[in-house]
Amino acid sequence: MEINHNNELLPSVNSLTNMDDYEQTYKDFNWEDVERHFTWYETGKCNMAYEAIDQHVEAGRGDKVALIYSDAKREESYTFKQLRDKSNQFGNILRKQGVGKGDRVFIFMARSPELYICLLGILKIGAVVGPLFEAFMETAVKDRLVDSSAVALITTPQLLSRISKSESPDLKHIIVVGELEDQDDSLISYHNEMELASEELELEWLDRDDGLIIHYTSGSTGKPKGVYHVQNAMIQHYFSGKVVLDLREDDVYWCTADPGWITGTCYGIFAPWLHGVTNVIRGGRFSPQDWYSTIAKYKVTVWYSAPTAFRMLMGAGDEVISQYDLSSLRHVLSVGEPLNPEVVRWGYKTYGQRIHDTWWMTETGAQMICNYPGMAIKPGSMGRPLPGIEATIKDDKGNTVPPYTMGNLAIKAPWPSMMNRIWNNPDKYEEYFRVSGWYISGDSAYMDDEGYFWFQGRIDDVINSSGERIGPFEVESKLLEHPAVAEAGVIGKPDAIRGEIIKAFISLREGYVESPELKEDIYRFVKEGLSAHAAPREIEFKEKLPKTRSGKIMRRVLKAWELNLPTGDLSTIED
Ligand code: 6R9
Repeated sequence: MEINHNNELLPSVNSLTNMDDYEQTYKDFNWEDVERHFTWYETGKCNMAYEAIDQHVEAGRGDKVALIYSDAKREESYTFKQLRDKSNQFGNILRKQGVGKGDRVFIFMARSPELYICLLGILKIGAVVGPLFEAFMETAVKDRLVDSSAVALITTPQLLSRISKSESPDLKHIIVVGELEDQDDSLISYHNEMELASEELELEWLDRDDGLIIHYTSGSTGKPKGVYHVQNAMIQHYFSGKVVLDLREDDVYWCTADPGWITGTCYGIFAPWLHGVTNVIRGGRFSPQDWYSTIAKYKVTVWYSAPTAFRMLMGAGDEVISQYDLSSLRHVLSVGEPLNPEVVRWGYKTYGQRIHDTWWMTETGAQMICNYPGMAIKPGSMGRPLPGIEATIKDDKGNTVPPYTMGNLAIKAPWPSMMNRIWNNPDKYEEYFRVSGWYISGDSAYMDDEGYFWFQGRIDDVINSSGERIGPFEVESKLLEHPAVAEAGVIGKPDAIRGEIIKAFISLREGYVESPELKEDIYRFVKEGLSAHAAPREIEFKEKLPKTRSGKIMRRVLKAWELNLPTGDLSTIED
């Protein structure tokens, strides 16, 4: 099988980093050395909210700004001490209702300072938090509450109609953040209770294998699975925050992800606050102007976002960039989808920053394969394993394959942030570990001879055309280099002669209109730039591609449309 390997190399600009020598760090690495950073290494007892917030207050950093929140209506900042006190108050509110250690408490609301205060309060009493996207409709909310037997839910008045208490038998308490139109005794008012609640709280000290968070993630079929993580994950959140995010004391950090997606908790809350840096949260919808002004206004130094956002910023043109001062940026990262080389080149040209791709999953609980500051970047590669992580490519029988061979991306189990279980579904959990000692990710990739990993697609999305296995990502990346293409999603369409042919769904950039000539031109562009067998024989133009709330193009939905099949679980689809 042929792999069109991209040999381009961008040397890293970031000189002074937290991990100057990858090879050496990788070789000498020991997780226990990271554990020593935490006081619980001695005491044996931990709590994520304590490590993220309270310890900074105890160490005299209480007046430092921990959170800068902004959206169209609000702009507020909170120090570590303020967050400690307010999350203590919220912890007390929950305790008063009898909520405690191990209980599942869900948050179903748009980003706001209260979301973060509530999340920390939940953790302080040892309960397990379940964050939900505010876009979820009634069934999606109910499925998750019921599956996890959640006892409490925090939401806003706007979303109340999507919650049915009668269908979620374990749900005892609904706490509402915001003004209610009518008095309703079955609801608890966040604001009223906060006025009464004490700022002193006895923290629930936990063991490292006690619960932390449950994130529901959609499979391609069936109901979403509850991926359950424990406190121990903080070891890897802390370490990756240091060597991948490269966080330093004076950083102003902005992760654009919503907490409904694991990126928005592990890297929107835990990693930055474990490092005690100022964390910027922007609410509301994406807009190039708002995003650039967020960077310029707060002088963001480290910025973590996703390919879909970078592609939209690229599509918005470079002129808008010239209106903002983005010179504060030191380090830019991406996660969630393959980062197309074209986007890396564009980032370098426009921000003077190499966008560092990072690969991980809800199940892995933290970053696993990354481009590190200080390491040469190969555009299109997800980088190399985090020190302490062993990754390889396996064939379907579980054998390791040589470099440049496409196969299952597998990780040696365990690692500190590995999921602890799939809630209510031990069989599903076991499936990931069907090759003894290894976690099989479901992603298809290959490794080059320098140990860099190259993503090809989800295993289910890999296309087989005339006997060649083609990863949709390399075709999509080539398509993206065509001036007319804003976004592309590629699937295999069954074909009597070739097994499958490649079909591309494309949304066009501003100023382009669809025509048979354009299709022909795009086809030739891929044929000449990549290979004949990878060129899309069918092209369909779409206004928008179906995407998840975290920005992933849903290829299985494209395929289902094409083949008139059921689309499966759509709860995470955007709009
Ligand atoms: C953190 C997160 C996991 C799936 C994963 C893969 C895709 C994530 C990627 C990437 C290519 C990257 N993915 N990062 N693909 N390059 N850098 O996204 O978790 O929502 O569970 O998704 O996302 O297919 O298997 P999650």
